[in-house]
Amino acid sequence: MSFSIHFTHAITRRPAASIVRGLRAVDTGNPDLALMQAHHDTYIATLRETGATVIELPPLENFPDSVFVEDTALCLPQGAVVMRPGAPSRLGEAAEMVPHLRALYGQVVEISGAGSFIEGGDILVTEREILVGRSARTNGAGIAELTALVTPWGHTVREVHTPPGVLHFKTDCSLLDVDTVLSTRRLSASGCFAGYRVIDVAEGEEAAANTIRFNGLVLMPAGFPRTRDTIAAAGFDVREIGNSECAKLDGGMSCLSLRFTPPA
Ligand code: CIR
Repeated sequence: MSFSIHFTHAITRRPAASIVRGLRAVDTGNPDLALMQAHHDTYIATLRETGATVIELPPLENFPDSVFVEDTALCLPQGAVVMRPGAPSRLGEAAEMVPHLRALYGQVVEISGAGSFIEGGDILVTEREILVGRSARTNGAGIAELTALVTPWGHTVREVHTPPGVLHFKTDCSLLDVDTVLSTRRLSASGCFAGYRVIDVAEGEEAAANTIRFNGLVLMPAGFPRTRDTIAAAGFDVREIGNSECAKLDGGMSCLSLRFTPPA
């Protein structure tokens, strides 16, 4: 089994009513909570369809962006690493995740330096390495701490760059299988995926790049037909999930879950 695409578990968190105060790069209006919840329900049902156990955590009103659980931790086969989100309003979300990780993992370690910042959205785990994008949320000290924590577990960390103006590294890419990455052209043009097979999203469909490969399925945001057809033609079983409300807050498929297989 490949640890980068096969998972027995996922953790999600229900969106809070405070989601209307969620962070966004450009204000295109507030998300509709009921519609977001409906999309979230479909997302969870799709993860469960693969046979995985999905742990649904309750909403956290004090943290408007807490539905985006991916940014709070990195879950690897050997242990979990608690992140230090670079957005001040999100820093406390990481501590909220700790007890849930401790219930599943023997080893839970934390990024702890006062000047270290790193969010899960900047981390792409492939079968051979962990790519971490420096961004407005993730700095060199955060990447250095992560490297020191996961190197003893046998992982290699490679620092890469997030395109200017893009929230997270993974806003612009995702893993489709152990050798294949879906990417925007502006990111793949940097050469950071040399050695991988790269499928570029269609021109004008950059928001389709954040998908997740979860067991036998690829979950992608609805509304990007040319990219959907390209992924399907490459042989993947694609499911489109409504993402209109999360997109207002720069969120997508990967942000909404932690995906992992806890140690036996
Ligand atoms: C934020 O700005 O932090 C949230 N509104 C969106 C987080 C998206 N998370 C992700 O891409 N992993």
